[in-house]
Amino acid sequence: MIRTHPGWPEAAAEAYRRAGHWAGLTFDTYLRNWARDRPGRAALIADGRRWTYEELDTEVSDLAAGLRELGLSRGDRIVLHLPNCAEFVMLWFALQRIGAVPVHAMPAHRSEEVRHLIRVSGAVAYVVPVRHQRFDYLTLAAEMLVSEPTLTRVIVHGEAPAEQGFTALRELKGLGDADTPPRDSGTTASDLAVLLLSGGTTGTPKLIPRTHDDYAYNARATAAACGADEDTVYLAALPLGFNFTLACPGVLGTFMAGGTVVVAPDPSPQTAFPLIERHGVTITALTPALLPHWQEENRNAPQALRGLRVLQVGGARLADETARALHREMKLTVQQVFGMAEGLICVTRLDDPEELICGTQGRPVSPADEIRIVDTRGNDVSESGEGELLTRGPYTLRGYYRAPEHNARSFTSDGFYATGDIVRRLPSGHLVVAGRIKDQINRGGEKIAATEVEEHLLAHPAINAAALVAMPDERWGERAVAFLVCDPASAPPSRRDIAAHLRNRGLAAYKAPDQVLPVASLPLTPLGKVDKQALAEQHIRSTSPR
Ligand code: OOB
Repeated sequence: MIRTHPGWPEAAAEAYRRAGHWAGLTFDTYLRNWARDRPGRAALIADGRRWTYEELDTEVSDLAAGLRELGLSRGDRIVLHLPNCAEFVMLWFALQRIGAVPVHAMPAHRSEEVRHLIRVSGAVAYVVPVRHQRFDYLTLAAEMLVSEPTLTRVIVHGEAPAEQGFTALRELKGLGDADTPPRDSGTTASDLAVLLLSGGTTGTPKLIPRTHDDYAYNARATAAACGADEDTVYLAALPLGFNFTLACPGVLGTFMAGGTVVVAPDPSPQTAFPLIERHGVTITALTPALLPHWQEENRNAPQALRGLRVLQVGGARLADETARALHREMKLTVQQVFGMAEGLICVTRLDDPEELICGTQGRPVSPADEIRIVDTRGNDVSESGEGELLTRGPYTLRGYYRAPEHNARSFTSDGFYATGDIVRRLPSGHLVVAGRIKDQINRGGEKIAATEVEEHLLAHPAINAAALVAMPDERWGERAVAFLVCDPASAPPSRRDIAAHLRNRGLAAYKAPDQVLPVASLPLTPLGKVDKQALAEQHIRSTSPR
């Protein structure tokens, strides 16, 4: 059998087991245990409905029986492309029950991203809503069924077309015989539990293999670090497919602690505040770009957030000033979260002094997380010096899925993952994120791989060369600026032309540049690479008032 990715060496795995980090339980076993130990407690609230742990378990059994009836089984990969709803959570656990592996797509993803996910994972099924935010997912799914040979099933949340290959989620529940005792899929805790999409720095985003052992520990350790217990009510406001929302502590960590998860269809304060008030939400997670809306709404209607104890903020750098204002303005504890789908999660602790909560991005959640900070030659920097963050640990991957060449570049020979983030470390162990060396734009927490977009820009007939560069932005933290060398014979394309071009090529809308600047040529570094720093500096000089 060809290995899809490198795992942990046996000695490390043994140490993680001995320390109790890896508990040896699959997500399906967890769910069965919760349903047995706390059947009547509220597990999930979504779309105005409520399920206890026992009811959730029953729903999951029904769905799992239907999935088996469809021919899905252990080890199969299934692309999950649902917006925030109860069915996301139920289907996620139903896939765990049959030993299949969800592959997370983000709601904003379009044909280009979905095709890539299906191809790399070899997915056999694809789960979609009918429509969401005015986008027609059925047409996309039909296209995938035709073009992707591995894909044989589309499962639809809503009305499914009466065509070959489509099944409605609702029908799935009646398909199998849920009364026969659920079969054990034979899955073990070291098997793959989920494939997450990396933020990416390359032309083709990479898939991150997470095992039951490591992902469950991720959820437990983050739950402990934010004091989650059975009184915790977590609001899932960011997309459920985001690692932050699913497992930091998110849905899975809240379940581990015995709490209740409330699902919000979107993260706007108009949607979230009434849910927080009605269901007594105690903790939620946001990206910095969403904060201004929440702060404004909170000034108008401060009673809504009375019960909120912890506000996690992460995914992109939170400015120290904003953190302080937030801390003062809202009567709750801010928890900064610096995490990555690849593994390592750092958080400020609830009892940290204000200067650490507001001035750092936290410290690792596990005592077994190993951190190195290195210079450009890979040597450790002096204490408190700045450098690239390397990490290794019980829930950080040892290699991407089916990406041997990329793995050779992203990991040291002894298994440290090179994050591409520039950090420094305080004596307390807290990290401050100071920048990034990876070729990526972090637009309000959404990651854009510059090379992926540049490749699509070059396919435009009027563009001869392109560089996508991150520039500071008031609203998003960073915005994407496309510097374009255009064909002198034709008019340079506008921002809207470029957005349409990328949309036609099937790219998610958030990857379209915020600004397009025609230039005569792109400056090069001595090594012949595009000098993005020079481009950014030139642009800042040319636009700043004298
Ligand atoms: C989270 O995960 P990803 O995989 O979308 O992005 C990871 C990257 C990090 O390498 C870093 O560049 C950036 O996002 N990042 C931050 C940050 N949190 C993430 N940069 C500065 N400050 C922060 N607080 O973004 C993610 C996953 C789990 C929990 C939280 C965030």
